[in-house]
Amino acid sequence: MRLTRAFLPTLKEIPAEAQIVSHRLMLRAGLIRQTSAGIYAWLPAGLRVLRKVEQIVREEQDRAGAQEILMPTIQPADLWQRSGRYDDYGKEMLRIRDRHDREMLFGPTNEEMITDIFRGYATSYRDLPRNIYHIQWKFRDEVRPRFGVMRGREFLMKDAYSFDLTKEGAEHTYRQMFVAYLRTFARMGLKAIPMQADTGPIGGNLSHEFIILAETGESEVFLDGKLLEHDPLAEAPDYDGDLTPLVDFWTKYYAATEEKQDLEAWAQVPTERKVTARGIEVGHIFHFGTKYSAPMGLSVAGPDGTQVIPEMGSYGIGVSRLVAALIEANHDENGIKWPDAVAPWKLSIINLKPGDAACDALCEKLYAAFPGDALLDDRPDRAGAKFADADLMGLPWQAIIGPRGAANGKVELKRRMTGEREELSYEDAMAKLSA
Ligand code: P5A
Repeated sequence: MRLTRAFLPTLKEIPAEAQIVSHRLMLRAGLIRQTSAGIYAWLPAGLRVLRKVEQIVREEQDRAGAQEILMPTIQPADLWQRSGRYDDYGKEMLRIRDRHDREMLFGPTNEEMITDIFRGYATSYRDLPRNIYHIQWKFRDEVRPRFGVMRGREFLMKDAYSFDLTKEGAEHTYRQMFVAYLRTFARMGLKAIPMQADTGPIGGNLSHEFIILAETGESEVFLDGKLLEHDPLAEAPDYDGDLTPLVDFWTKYYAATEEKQDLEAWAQVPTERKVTARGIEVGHIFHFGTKYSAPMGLSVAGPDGTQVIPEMGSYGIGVSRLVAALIEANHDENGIKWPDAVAPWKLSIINLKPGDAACDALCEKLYAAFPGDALLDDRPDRAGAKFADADLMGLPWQAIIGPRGAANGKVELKRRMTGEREELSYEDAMAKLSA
């Protein structure tokens, strides 16, 4: 993408309503635009990050054996009347009437809908276990939408739903998702810590929140520093095998949010390992047994012919929230520092003198070498403004090409994450960028 053609509306002024750094940077770098309170349009750079995050989530769900579908955003109210949640959900649910005066709603989550779909398919224990997910927009009419896409009203969620014959089976599925989540966040360069959680309106008795540490997090968290030492990508899980040893590591050390803080257990953590920090919830998983399957009439014939009510769980990831969380975890005073795995483009090419034949030629050559993955700053602006915009946009690499270097075939390469820079020949720069 050439900046002279791109739709990348960066802002010079910091919008007053944006209180946290990710919200400010998402507006300034032209990733999103607010269209109403808590509702955002995704612009090209933001959408590319959203899609990359979504794809990592998808790959790890697939790897763990979940299967993707796509359910609608609009749901009929009667599904929720059958589960008993229609009244409980209160004002957070956006209720709609169609032209026939039928009650509908914009889905805040899909437990009811998937249970109903699955009921029309599953008849026997051979139809279990199944784990089904989709990545779809949700609407929750939050009282105080704030912090941009961090707490929006319309937001993108990955939600998976599992059906098992037995409680033991459901716990195995829960561990599959637990491990898949650790891998998902680690692939984005995030350290997410699972913490025991309350189940709230989703229900059930077993639940973990996945929390990344960031100064601007909404809740205070307490954890054993041992948990920060472990890399979930270091082991390749066998999703069909016993995942208990993998999960045990994460549950044997102390980690809790403010609400769940247990002062006695906290006192047992060695002082030098005590970490108090703030956190952002990027995922939440639940085992809730037959809370939806029973009232909604889902049952299958068991191996001995008697009817069995499947054990269920649901597993959420805040896909759009993750984009903001990634910025909270990766930025400096000049802008975003995208981790490679989720960057909207790999490389900013900064032409310091458009119109200079050597500069133009070297820039074009480099630009052509990264089709679809480079931004070329070919604007006639001054160098300072270009450097500032490149740092703000936060692509992992910057190739700075000026008349003096270009005359000798030299490129200055800067790594945004570390600030390291070196002057290299075109070939060496290519080797570094392709490594
Ligand atoms: C799990 C999947 C559920 O809804 N039902 C289906 C369960 N869980 S949850 O914790 O309520 O939400 C899952 C994740 O969605 C993100 N999230 C939000 N992101 C942006 N704005 C919001 N208003 C919002 N609400 C929830 C969080 O990351 C949460 O962990």
